[in-house]
Amino acid sequence: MNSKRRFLKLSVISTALLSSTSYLAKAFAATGKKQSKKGKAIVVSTWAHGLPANDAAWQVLTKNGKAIDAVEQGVRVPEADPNVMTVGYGGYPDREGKVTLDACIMDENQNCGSVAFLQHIKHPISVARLVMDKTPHVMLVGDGALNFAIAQGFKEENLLTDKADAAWRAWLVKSKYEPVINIENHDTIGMLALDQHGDLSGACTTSGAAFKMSGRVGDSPLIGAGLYVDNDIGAATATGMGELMIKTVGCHLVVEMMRQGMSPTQACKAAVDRIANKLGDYRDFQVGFLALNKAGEFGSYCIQSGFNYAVTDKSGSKLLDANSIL
Ligand code: SD4
Repeated sequence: MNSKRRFLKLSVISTALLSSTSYLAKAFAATGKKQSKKGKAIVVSTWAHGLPANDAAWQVLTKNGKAIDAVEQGVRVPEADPNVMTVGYGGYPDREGKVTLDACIMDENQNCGSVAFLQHIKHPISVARLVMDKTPHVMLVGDGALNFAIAQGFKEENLLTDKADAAWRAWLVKSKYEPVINIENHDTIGMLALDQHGDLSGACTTSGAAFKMSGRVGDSPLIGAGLYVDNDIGAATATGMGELMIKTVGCHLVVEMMRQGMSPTQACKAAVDRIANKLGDYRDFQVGFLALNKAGEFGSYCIQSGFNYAVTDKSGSKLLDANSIL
């Protein structure tokens, strides 16, 4: 082959190669898929009580553990803490003085488990995990969830602490249901983790809105509303007035926005904007979304200022304020 022909052949091959790589890059961008950086572990969670929860999750991640185990271990910390009055043991009761808990968990294979209106069990997230691992179902509620938990060896406990009982009795005086924005600045815990294998998982657990109607279930145990994970794209969780997330299937929306190519922050803002555009009373409530993508990038957005979230990776832990639309 003379040098001119060789040059022509080479340039045809390289043009073909270049156009196929740019085609791949475009296709990749169009699906919003982010490549995971194997080895880059990170955990994010809602509110300041996320800091000790992240520490527990980080213990799992640094030992090369799975994201699903990290998020379960992480959120068990506020579930067991009576001073966190919006999650698990010590949570505010409903109007009847009963502590009723909601939780869900989702792994990298689209498996999920959930419990709602569960009473007397300190760790609803671990019951949700067993619904995922041991039953053909996604969600168990009320007595069914309780009976399943007992059959799995969970202990029935009184979850109403003296402090929560006193708060309920004080509320009974007026018995007026007016949800307070950023209630005491610590709320539902939603946690998202990326493990060293490059897999994503999430967990969300709460005692729900304080002094809610008996039987009320919020967004936190609802896959798509309070939590969603797509291991190709990213994960999202939410805190705040659950009815707004349910009406917009908020966390699924955040993940789908990331699939379209948005950053985690942009996707969270898009979901908050959707709420603001669709729901007339949004100004009266708080909603905060938190998202983590496959590359380990995270972001958040909320309606009212005051929502913060905890981030832990190999550089340490920090608490960050989310931007708000109001
Ligand atoms: C709920 N989203 O039950 C939960 C509660 C919460 O801030 O996060 N409050 O609606």
